[in-house]
This record gives sequence, C-alpha cells and structure tokens, in this order.
Amino acid sequence: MATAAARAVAKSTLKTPVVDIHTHLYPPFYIDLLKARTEIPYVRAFPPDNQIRLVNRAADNGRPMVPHFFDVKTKIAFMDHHNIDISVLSLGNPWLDFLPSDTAGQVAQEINDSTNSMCAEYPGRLYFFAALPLSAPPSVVFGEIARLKTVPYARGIVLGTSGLGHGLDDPTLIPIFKALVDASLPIFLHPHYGLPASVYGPHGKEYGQVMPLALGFPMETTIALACLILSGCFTVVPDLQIIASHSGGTLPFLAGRIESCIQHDRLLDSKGKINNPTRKTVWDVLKNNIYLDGVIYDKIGLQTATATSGVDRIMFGTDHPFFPPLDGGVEWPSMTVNLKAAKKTYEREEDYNLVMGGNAVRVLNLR
Ligand code: 5CU
Ligand code: ZN
Repeated sequence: MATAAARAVAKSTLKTPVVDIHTHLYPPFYIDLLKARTEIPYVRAFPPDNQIRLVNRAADNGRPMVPHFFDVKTKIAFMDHHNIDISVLSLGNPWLDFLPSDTAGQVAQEINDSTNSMCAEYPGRLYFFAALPLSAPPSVVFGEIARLKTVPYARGIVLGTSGLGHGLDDPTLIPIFKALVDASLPIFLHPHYGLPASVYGPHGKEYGQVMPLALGFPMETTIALACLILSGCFTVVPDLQIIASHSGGTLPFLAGRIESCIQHDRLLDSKGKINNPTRKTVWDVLKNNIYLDGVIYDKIGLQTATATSGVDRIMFGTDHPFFPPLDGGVEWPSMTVNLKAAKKTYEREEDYNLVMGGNAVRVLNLR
C-alpha cells in the first residue's frame, strides 16, 4: 500500500508525468577522456569501418557510440517517442572512477556543469544525478557535494560499487554519506565491475555479454547493498537514501535469506550480545533506505521489488541508451518491456502512476 504522503502527491497531480530515473548520457567532453585511454575502460575506433565504440569490459567489443549516448537532442527525441515527460540523467559507467586524484575534481565540475546546462536547455524535462570526484582528496569531494546544492538541476549523485576504491562498507565513506544526506542528495547506485570472469566457468566467454550483464551486474549491486547493510551503515547514517539500479539486483529476492544468514551468523554487538538490537534488518533497510528502479523487464521481478520495498519506493527507468532495438526499429525494448511489466504489475491506477513518475517527482523534487 502507498503511504499517505505518496497518495497525496498522486492525488494532487493532475496528470502524473512519466519519469525515467535510469537513463545515461555521456557528455562529449567525457568521451574524449575515454578516447585518450589505452586500457579498458576506453573509447576507440574498431576495424573494419573505424566505428567508435565504448568498451567497458574485457572480452567485449563494446557499444557503438551513436548519438543516443552523447547527444541531448537525441535523448529528448527518445523521450518524446516513448512518451517520457522527464528524465533524470546520469553519467554512464565507468563514471570518474579511473581518473587520477589531481584531475578528478576539475573534471567532475565540468561534467556536472555541462550536464546541468543540457538540463537548462529543456526546462522541466531534464534533471540529473551528478558525478563525484571520488579519487580526489576528501576536501575536493566535500567541496563538490557542497557546490551541487547550488547546481539547479542536480537531484542526487551517481555512485558505483567501488566507492573510494575499497567498496561501499569502507568507513571512510561515512562522512561522505552524511554530507550527501545533509545536502538532500540521494545516491543512484549502479554496477560496473561485475564479478570475476572465472565465476562464469570455462565456457562463460562463449555466451557473449549475457553472464556479466544479466548476472554480474545484479550480483555486484546485491553485494554492494549487502555490504552496506552488514557494515551497519544504515544505523550510523539512518537517513541515507539509495536508489538501487535494476530493482536492487537480487536483493528483494534474497532479502529473507540474507536476513536469516545474518541472524545465524550471530552478529554480536559491542557487549557480545547476539543480534544487536539497534541493527536494522534487511527488511527495515528495504522499506526505509532503499528505492528500487523498475529496470527488471518482467512482472515477477517487479512484484518482488514492490512487495519488499513498497509501491511508494519503486521508480520507472529504461537504461537508455543501452539495449537498443534489435530490429533496427524505433521501439526500445528497455522502454516497452519495462512499461509492459509495470502495466501488468500495478492494476490500481494510483499505484501505476506512483511508479511511472509520482514517486520520482516526490522523492527527487522534480517540479
Ligand atoms: O551493455 C552494457 O555494456 C551496459 C553498460 O556498460 N552499462 C549499463 O548501464 N548498461 C549496459
Ligand atoms: Zn544503467
């Protein structure tokens, strides 16, 4: 059931806009940075036709850097074609994770300012999750968080699972999480690193990118969220808000098992008592700290996500410009399949409207 606050927004809005909260844009200046690299991740021309492609993983010949990746007009055309009113853009992976410490701060500012300018060209249609210069000294990271409060279209930050290079249960991240809460900037959590190729077995490579994308990405997100839960981060930073990609990986499905394992592992509090009473359970975290996007491509996954977090914590997304039409057509399955899943899952109009946009409008203040 939707909370009273969610219902109030749903009722007060004449037509709830359709909002896509999982949609990437790579500013051209950022693509140039990837072109300068010789190691993965990089952007380079591939024979025989010198097509420019983004390569994010080993054993992958990448994705063609068509205008959908970098051109804001193409993004708007995609939105118009699929009746998306508002998009909350994020820089796609690998974000700024690869940058040296001394340039990350400047690059983050340029990325965030150029994305903000694109949003300003289409007032009310575009907002964005900003990139943080996580490899820079802490003062630079905190400086950018403070500056983002004055960047009109920034509505949160995009974060990978490596954090400062040591995972998301790294205690050094706690002050950054607190600063984000103070700045009212939720985290859009997204995978990039996947799992070691060895886990896919000796034949894994024969299956193209299915293993890393269908299993590696969601497991990476699940592990990152489990690390946050196990480290007690949500007790130390109780208001931390995370919007988890791909419906939280597998967290909704595995929540019961993870919670059971935590209990059986007898996590001790400082006095040696079993199950620290202040510990937030996986269920608590799912209902109070985690939003889930709807990029799960089927009713079954969406129902599970909704049952664990609540209908007021699910937000529609497409993952554009990844997963383009397979037939060279103009209907993107990442839109049509996820839309169909939402239509099948939410029989009540009120619930459907919350997921398709009402939740994003409320949580990200898209007015
Ligand atoms: O298909 C891919 O390579 C990707 C990727 O790298 N990042 C993403 O968000 N979706 C798909
Ligand atoms: Zn994505």
